[in-house]
Amino acid sequence: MKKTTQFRNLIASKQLEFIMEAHNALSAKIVEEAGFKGIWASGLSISAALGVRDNNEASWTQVLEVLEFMSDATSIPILVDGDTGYGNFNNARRLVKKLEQRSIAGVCIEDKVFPKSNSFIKGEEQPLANIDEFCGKIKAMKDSQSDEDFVVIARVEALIAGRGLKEALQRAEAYRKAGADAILIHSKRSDISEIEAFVKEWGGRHPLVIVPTKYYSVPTERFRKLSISLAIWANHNLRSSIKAMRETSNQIYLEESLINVERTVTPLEDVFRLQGMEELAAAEKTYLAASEKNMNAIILVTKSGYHPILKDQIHQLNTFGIREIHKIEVSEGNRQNPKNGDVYALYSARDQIGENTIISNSEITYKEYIIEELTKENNKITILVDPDYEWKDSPQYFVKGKIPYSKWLYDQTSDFIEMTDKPVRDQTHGEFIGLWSVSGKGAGVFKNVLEKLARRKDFKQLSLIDLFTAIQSVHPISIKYTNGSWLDRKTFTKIQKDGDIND
Ligand code: SPV
Ligand code: MG
Repeated sequence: MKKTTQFRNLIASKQLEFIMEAHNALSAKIVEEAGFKGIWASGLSISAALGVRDNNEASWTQVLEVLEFMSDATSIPILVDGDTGYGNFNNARRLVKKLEQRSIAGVCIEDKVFPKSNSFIKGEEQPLANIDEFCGKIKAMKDSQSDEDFVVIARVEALIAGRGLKEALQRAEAYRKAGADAILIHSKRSDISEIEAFVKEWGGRHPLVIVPTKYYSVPTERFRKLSISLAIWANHNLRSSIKAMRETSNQIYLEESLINVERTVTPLEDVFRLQGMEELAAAEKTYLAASEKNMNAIILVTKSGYHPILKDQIHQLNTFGIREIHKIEVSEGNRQNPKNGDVYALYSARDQIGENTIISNSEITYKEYIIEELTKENNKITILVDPDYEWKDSPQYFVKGKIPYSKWLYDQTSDFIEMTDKPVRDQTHGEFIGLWSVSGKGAGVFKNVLEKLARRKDFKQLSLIDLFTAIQSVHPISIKYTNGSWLDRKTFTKIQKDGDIND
């Protein structure tokens, strides 16, 4: 239900309703969570929270900014304390327009003169608005609202100003006739006698709103008996927060420690919850680019690994949006097969293999866009192969594809046929660079194969060649050819040292 309609229903309801003060988005949320059906955006509290006086020192647009945050943060209606409407009828009707744009449910204006003062500070000395002028303002506001349920409440300050019951009634009646949706009759007495006398004469002509700040000890039942429509608890969140903040600040100042305060303050988790972090987490799942969606990475790190290149690799993964990176230590294998140990290490990391996992060794780095190439398709196992290879004396993996690399190859992909540890003339189409991805079904197959291999006696000695051969027998592997865009440790070190690969 629209906030305006919710609030109109509150005003129209036969029972006594309550709204509670808030002065920013956080307090507004707290009011809503407490169960209130509406929020009083108090001028006193908002100005105090902004560190200024309740004398229109904050400009109306500054107040509007606060209101916008409050409204965005809540789903219950907000009644704004509009003071005098910040000027004449013209300013007041523009205020209505701006409030409606922010889904504010209603505004209350008081029959004083801009710039106003708080009613509890020398109330008698405050000039009241001319009745006709104030009626014109109400009419202009009602005429300018575009939502028929938007509520304008006229606040009668005659009792505050010591003008007596007669004038209070006269003003209230004029405002009713001018189109106000309800009358707020304000009193600064500590008993309810003035309000009671007013209600008696008023005789239920129009809904009445009260602010019992000064007559706080009057039992709420009395308001019910008087058929009051709405009671505003006008400033108690502001006042309770001042007390709580003061106690905490004083204690931390004196004790120079947080130890005794931690138990008494709201846990951080509650702060995050109030900020709506859960919603953001859910939205991220729905809306984040595929690149950041459920993606993680596993890096197989050798003990003697070279840290600058690993750091660079992590930086590239982060730049691509991958935050969850598991570094898995690989035992160094044996002299004949220094890379053996990769499969065993991957097995130990099998629980980290997720929906979309990038796997790579720590001896290379690459440009973030080649990660994108790897992750374009779902349900795959894709390995990156550089067709432009040299045979070095360090361990390498050579790959034969169904289709060799050619610059005319449309998407630079091919089915995988086999992997060898030496290049084979007319058979080898490139070098596997040690970077691959598993996604969806492909990730499932990958894990199953690891489990199967783990049952072999020679498991700890198995190499990636054994792994890819085993996968190949149950699930196709894709090759993605990449020409450059990656560096091995040797080249990386040279560039770091000399600044240019060709030096
Ligand atoms: C406010 O809360 O700012 C009000 C109510 O206008 S009172 O302070 O009682 O005037
Ligand atoms: Mg006020």
